[in-house]
Amino acid sequence: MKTLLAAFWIFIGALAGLPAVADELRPAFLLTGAQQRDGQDLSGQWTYSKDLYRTGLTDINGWVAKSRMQRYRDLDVAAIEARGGVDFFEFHLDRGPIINVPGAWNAAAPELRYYDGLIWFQRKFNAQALGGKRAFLRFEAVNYRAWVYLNGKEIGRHEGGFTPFVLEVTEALRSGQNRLVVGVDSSHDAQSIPTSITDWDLYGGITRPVRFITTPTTFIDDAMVQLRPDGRIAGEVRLQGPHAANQVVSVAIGALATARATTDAHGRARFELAAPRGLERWSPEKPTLYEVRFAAAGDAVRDRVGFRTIAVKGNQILLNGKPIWLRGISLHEEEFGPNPARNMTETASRALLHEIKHGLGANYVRLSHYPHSETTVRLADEMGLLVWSEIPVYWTVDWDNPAVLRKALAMQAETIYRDRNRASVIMWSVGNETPVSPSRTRFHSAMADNVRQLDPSRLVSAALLVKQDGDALAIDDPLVGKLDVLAVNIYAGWYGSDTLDAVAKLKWKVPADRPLILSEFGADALAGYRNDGMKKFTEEYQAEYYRQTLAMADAIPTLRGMSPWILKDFRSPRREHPVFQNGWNRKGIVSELGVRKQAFGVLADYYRGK
Ligand code: GCB
Repeated sequence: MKTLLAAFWIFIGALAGLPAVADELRPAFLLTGAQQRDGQDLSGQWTYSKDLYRTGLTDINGWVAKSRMQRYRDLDVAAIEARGGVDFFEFHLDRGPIINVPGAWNAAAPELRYYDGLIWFQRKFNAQALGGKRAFLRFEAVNYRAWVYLNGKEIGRHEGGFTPFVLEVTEALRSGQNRLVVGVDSSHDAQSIPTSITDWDLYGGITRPVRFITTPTTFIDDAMVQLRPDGRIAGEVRLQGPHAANQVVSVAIGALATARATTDAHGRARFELAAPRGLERWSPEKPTLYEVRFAAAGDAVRDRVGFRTIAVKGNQILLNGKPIWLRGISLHEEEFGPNPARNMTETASRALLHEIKHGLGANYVRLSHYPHSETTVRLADEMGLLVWSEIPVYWTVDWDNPAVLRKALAMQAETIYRDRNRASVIMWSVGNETPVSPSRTRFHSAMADNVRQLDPSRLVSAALLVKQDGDALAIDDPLVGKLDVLAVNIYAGWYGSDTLDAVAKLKWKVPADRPLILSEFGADALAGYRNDGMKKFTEEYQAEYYRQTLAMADAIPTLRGMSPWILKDFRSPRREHPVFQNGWNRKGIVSELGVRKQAFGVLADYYRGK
């Protein structure tokens, strides 16, 4: 019923263009500026207990007497065991194996490499009496489903492996020691997003940081500011708490400007001001960020924000009013090294983005196929890289299922609320390579409408499939009407029995009045496999594939950028050629260890000439 109601409101909202729809998707808490708030980083050593048969979540007809398998109970198992008697347990999280959080479990122990299911994690932490304050837990990402318990009480659940969620724990918290237990289920199915078949490793676990946070009773939950296309600065602040209404909010943009506004009955204040003289526009060449301070009701948060505009005019993409060509590359969230585990520390993210910006000479990165870590997006702001952001509506999804659409809309909303202060993010993509059908197009259209309501300031795109008829290539997809930028993935010259001669002959038939980007093209090469003729998987073949594809791209008059597939080799359980792949997709232009292949030089040379 709840789902039906949600679908109803989304539908009504889509008709009327009401901001209320976007509000309906707003997570209960956002806790903007969470990293700087009072509290504790709960990174570090946790213990865990595997639960392949999911007994910790069930109590089958009372068989599991006294819930001897339910790890989330607030029990001192050691003390109960020491007392003797009839109680016994088939878990003991206090004595469980140790795992580092954040990080996927797949790289933590050999037996977990291919574990796909439920694992319980525990971490104890101390807290002081709240003395009238409120307390929250903020998870930056748990892949894929989470059940969160504090001191034996369920405090919330979340689905979706790449977006943050915040749970209030004011009532469940104890002064002194607290027992936090999180059940994490990595399994995907036909109704999950993504489904169980992708071309990347579905790393499981608490993959990004967890923070315990305290706030005043009334606090700033959300604070947004941006440069609008009309050159004015506009923003919004939301308070939560008993005194959220009728509060004066003040905003300071560096030392350049200030604004004030008063919250309405819902704790919301909108403000607007002329862009101050001397405001430098953010760009990849000069990624100027200003410290913005929001204050209200005795609470204050800061953010570092860049100001820029992004628009499409005819077949051009305009950054700060000027045409821009997106020299990009695609990126999966995997650090360099032989055993990546999606542990995106600042050092790891910086190394990847540095190679993109300074090694390749790029100004743009496609963060595929899901929202990357907050650290990475913030570094893109700081280092000057434009970002394509996407959620994993990928290949196939249960298009006709309203509950799945609802999940996609919520995931998109969580991403937008997280990143809407990031100048680097210029484009929200609503899908990747989804075969055209009426129900799929309806699904994506609802997503595109939703994105425009949540954030009208950025561009909307999707990585589409290209239609090939002989040597003719076209985009035959009704979704194009919903997009600002057309984007296509193309693998001519790689898959099937294609040879490189085929690439040069291709002729594009694309709309003359729309900007086009190549969201993907690529070929596998095993680093170091050379001098074996022009065989597939050699570095020479991949390099020549890049030369040919780039020459073909130059003949597309409306081409405004590209993000070839992909910066580095990444793990994919689909790729099991025992000589060349061994569980890795080898389309990286650098190896998993960071060694550049020949194609890297070809692309870097091309970008130098752009
Ligand atoms: C694609 C997918 C990407 C794959 C890639 C490939 O079109 O979008 O996720 O990894 O092709 O390597 O085939």
